[in-house]
Amino acid sequence: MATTLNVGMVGYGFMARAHSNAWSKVSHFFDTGYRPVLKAVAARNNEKANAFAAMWGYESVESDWKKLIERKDIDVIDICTPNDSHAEIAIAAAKAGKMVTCEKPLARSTAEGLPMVEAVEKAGVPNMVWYNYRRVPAVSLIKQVVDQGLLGKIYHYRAKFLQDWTISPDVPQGGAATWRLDVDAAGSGVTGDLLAHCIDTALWINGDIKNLTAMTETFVKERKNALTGKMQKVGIDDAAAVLTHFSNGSLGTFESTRYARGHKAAYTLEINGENGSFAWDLHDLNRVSWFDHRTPGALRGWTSILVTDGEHPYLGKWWVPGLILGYEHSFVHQVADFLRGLADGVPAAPTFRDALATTMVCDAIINSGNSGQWVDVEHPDA
Ligand code: SOE
Repeated sequence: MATTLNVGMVGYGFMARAHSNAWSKVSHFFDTGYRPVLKAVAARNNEKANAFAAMWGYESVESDWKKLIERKDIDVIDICTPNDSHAEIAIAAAKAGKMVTCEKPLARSTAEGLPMVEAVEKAGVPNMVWYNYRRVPAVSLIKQVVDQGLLGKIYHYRAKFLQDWTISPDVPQGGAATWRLDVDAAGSGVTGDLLAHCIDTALWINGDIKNLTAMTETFVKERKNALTGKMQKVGIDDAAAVLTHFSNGSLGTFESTRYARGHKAAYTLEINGENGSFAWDLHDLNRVSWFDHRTPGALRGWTSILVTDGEHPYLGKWWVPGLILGYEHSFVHQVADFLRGLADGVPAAPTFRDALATTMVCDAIINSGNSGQWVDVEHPDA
């Protein structure tokens, strides 16, 4: 019999939907020894919280996340609120002995993230940050093959995450829909929101970043505040271009923007080693392109691998070989790993401490963008 794990969700937005879908699907496909139950959702807006609870099957609603944390029947607090409330909720949840999962980025800054790491570690509660793209099977496959050493020495890692939804100066900042444009709520712009995904995957596959230099830009300098209606200076980075040195000697190039007209969520990555290369594109997420230099000359070339076989990461648990997966499955895989981690006593990555490393890189990007200097990247102590 699987152990019940009661989920207390904080928030009702887009990410709360992605997470709720994952919690509710996981035990139908992955046998982890745990069965999550959508127990309660907390949000200030009662009407929206009730509608969300009805849509997803949450058993009850709280108007204050503090009440959710006080409840004895909640095992895990899942934080899907804007970035400025992650720390307060996570620290309170950890002190109450709850497991905590938090939407990315961990926090608005390293200074804010460090006490979160300390709180979950002091309380000894399982914790995880939702960097979901690691769990796209094709990306997990790249990680497996790089770990096996098949690429040999790594020379380059490059990634981009491009969008175009903030080009109009009429898009406001602040408020429920556009808090990502408000520096107080978000901490940073594309760096913490989009580039953080690229950095998380890069650190996971290619190891630590030593130092970096970044160019950041804010194209629209003033936007209306959605709550006050007043024009207000924009404090976020609209675009970032970054050069890095990895500790393994390879060079990294990263780019992120919300001003790449025509692109909605164009996350691409490539890694080049002495024996081969991998390239992946979110818009064709079930495929990975692979170049193997050891193949005899006349047959050597880029191969497109359809990552839909039973032996590929996570695939054996879904349908029959050849059938494809999508964005939402990456979240299901993340929950499956979290639950397996509980069963095995091996924490699923990225833990809060792992995710602090990404926040440290993001801080270095913002600092370098402001100063125009190369910046050494801090690393969380083990
Ligand atoms: C921003 O538009 C956003 O929703 C990010 O916040 C998510 O993390 C990313 O996966 C998709 O884009």
